[in-house]
Formats: sequence, structure tokens, C-alpha cells
Amino acid sequence: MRNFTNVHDLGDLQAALREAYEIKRDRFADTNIGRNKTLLMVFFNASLRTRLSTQKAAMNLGMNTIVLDVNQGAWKLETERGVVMDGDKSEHLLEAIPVMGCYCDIIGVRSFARFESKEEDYTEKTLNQFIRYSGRPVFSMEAATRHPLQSFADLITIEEYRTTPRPKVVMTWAPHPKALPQAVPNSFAEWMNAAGYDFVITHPEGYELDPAFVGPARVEYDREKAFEGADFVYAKNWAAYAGPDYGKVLHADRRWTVDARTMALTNNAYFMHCLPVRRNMIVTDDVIEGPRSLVIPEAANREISAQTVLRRLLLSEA
Ligand code: AN0
Ligand code: CP
Repeated sequence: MRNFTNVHDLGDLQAALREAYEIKRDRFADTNIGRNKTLLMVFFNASLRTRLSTQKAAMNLGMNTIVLDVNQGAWKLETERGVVMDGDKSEHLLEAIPVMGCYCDIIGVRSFARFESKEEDYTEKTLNQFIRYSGRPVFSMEAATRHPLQSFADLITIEEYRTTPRPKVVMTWAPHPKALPQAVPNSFAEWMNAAGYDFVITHPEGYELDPAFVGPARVEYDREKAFEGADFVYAKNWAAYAGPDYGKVLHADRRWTVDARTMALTNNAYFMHCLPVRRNMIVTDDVIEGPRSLVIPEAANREISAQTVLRRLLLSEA
């Protein structure tokens, strides 16, 4: 595996899951494969889990890690080619990326959708520039359209808690005051479809996702109907995707907050969210604190998904 940006880069998903559980059984079995290798983690956006879990995964493999918060202390970067750089940006990404590549063996990149141009976001302009110009294997730590390390951890978690071969998994839109990217829901849909679960997406009208990510999933606008018989409820907010509303918050209707009443419609479903979560907007206190909440095991599995990916990148570089 040269780069990791989506579910297809892993190849056989069952094999990747087996590898992940091996790592979880003994996360220090491969402390030598990263010796004298350096991971550079580049953040254009904030992070708690991704930063800590990926760094921990790298340390488990014996790697050295460097973290760069682009917005804190680095030169302000120009991303457009051809501009006369007479403004506030001191350096161009086209020099910065190969320079970063000089100091490391593998690069992780977090670069969210900016909502300035759907085309720029959905062609993964920044992530692809790293792939093209860094000269290093690159993995996504949440890019404009996907968050594969999160979805991999979500899949690992569902596989650990499911009690039927093909659980019903419902991804529900939930309200949030600010515009959030579609990366997490796009990616979750991509992975749930790849896993072959009974997968349903529910959201208010206007919040339709890119059909390329929805794929064969069922879309049910009636949330109560969608929740019936669910084994897992995966809540997430996202801003509008379709048409001229791209990147907009159409409304933050709190009737879509996940609460005990709606969870009671399910098959005693587990509650999932990638975090960070806004309580009593996305989900009520009692549901997230309740015995069926998986938010902490999900976060814990981020170390496992990151280690599985880093291990593969290291082994294919060797
Ligand atoms: C981000 C998002 O929704 O994509 C990161 C989630 C892992 N969330 C926020 O910015 C609050
Ligand atoms: N779930 C997740 O990626 O969290 P962070 O944004 O804190 O990294």
C-alpha cells in the first residue's frame, strides 16, 4: 500500500480487519519495523483524537514522530499556482510539500473541505498535492471528502459489538450550529457499503450526500422509520452538499437530536459518534453517557486503525 486515502486502498477488508485484531491483541509485536523511520503529521485543522492516536500508533511501531500545525508557527501558505505572492502568504505549498518530504519517511495530512469551491474540495486538491509532490507515502488524517482512519475504527468497533452477521446500521444527520464537512458521513457510507451491512441513511430534505458515496445504501427521510430495528445508530452532522447550497447550514432542527425516545425505536441499538460531539445538539447527555454508547471504544480503536495503516505503509516501503 503506497498511500491510504479510502477503503479501497486496503484491498481485502476482512484481511485488514484480521490484521487490526492481531495488532489489538499485541500492539507491541512490531516495535522494530519503524526503527529510524520518521512520521510527519501535518495539520491544517484542529484535532484531538487523530493527533494522539496516530502518534501513539507510530510509537508502538518504533517510529519517531513530528507534528506540524500549519496554522501555528509555520509560514502562511499559498495554494494557488500562478498568483503574484504580494499578500500575507510567505511560502508556496509547492515548495513546502517537497521540503516536508525531505525530513520524513511517511506523511499524514489533515486538510478539511474549505467550502470555497466544491470542485476544489471534491477533487481533494491539497491531499493530492501531497501525494504528487512529497515523494513520500501519504495517508489521510481526514481530507476534504473522507476520513478513512475514522471509518476503519468505526468498522473495527461494529465488528466487535455486532451480534448478527449483517447488522442494521443507521447513519443519522443531527443538528449543529456550524457548517461541518461531509468527510465523515461520506467515508462512513463508503465503509459500511464495502462491509455489506444493512445500511440506511436518514436526514432532512436538503442534506442529501453525494450519490457516489451513498451508493447502494437506502435513504429514508422518515427518521423514526429508519431507526426501527437498528442495531447501531451513527450520528453525525454535515452541511448541505447538493447544488448552490454546498457548504451551507440549511437549519439546525433540534427535533433531529438523538435522544432516549428515538433510541427506544431501535433494536436496543448502540450509539456511535466519531467525536468531538456537541451534547444536546447532536445527542442528549443520557444517551451518550448510557450503557449502549460506544463513543469511547470507537476513539480507542483509532489507535488500532492508525497502527494497521502505518504498519502496511512501513512494510511496503521496506
Ligand atoms: C470535524 C468534522 O465534522 O469533519 C471533525 C470530525 C472528526 N468536526 C468538527 O470540526 C467539529
Ligand atoms: N474523530 C476525530 O478525528 O477526532 P479529532 O478531530 O479530534 O482528531
